[in-house]
Amino acid sequence: MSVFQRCVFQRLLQQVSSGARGRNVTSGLVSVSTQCALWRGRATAGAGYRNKSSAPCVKERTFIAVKPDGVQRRLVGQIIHRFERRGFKLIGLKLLQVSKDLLSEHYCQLTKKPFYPDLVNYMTSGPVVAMVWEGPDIVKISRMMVGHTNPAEAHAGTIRADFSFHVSRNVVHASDSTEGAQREIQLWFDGQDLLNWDCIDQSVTSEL
Ligand code: IDP
Ligand code: MG
Repeated sequence: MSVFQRCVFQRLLQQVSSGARGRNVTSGLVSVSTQCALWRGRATAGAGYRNKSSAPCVKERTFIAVKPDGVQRRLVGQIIHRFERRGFKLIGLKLLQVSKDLLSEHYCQLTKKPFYPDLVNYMTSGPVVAMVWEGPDIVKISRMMVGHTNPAEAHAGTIRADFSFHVSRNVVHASDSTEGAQREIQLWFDGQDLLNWDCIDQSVTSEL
């Protein structure tokens, strides 16, 4: 081995061991091909959370509920289908009779509104299907899918426009912000009832 070759070899070894330290790998005996894989892994780990426009591709969860009118009218399947069709992932699901206590926490910002007593009667009039869905930007996208609070003003193609016509019976709930989603998910679900699972089409529906 020439001096030049020895220098190149030593340099490679130094790079490999510093790369390995960066990855918390204790052994210094890391092959060059392994190091390349480590660097490639690093590059993709960074890029994996960004889409092609380099905007962050945010993985989020949101709280969706089919309200009592939606359950009574047998719309549960069609509403779930819309979220499945869009490519989102179901993380939690339950059918329940909502208590007034839960509802007053859920709608804590609305308790002073004149329609609040009617809202409580409506929301406790029958079972609700509560769900947690996951996907990139799901809070924003699901609000668009659900449509305007008042179905009379909702765009055609949104759930509220397609299935309802009055603000007091608007079929479905969707969290309005990421903070709201977090609060509502914790309110309606125990952590153990939410399932982390691998969706087989994940790599074809996003770059995550
Ligand atoms: P959102 O459900 O689109 O987020 P919010 O303003 O948070 O709308 O209101 C919560 C729920 O209260 C609505 O979905 C609807 O069921 C009910 N609600 C809102 N405004 C009125 C109203 O003016 N009359 C009757 N019910 C209303
Ligand atoms: Mg709201």
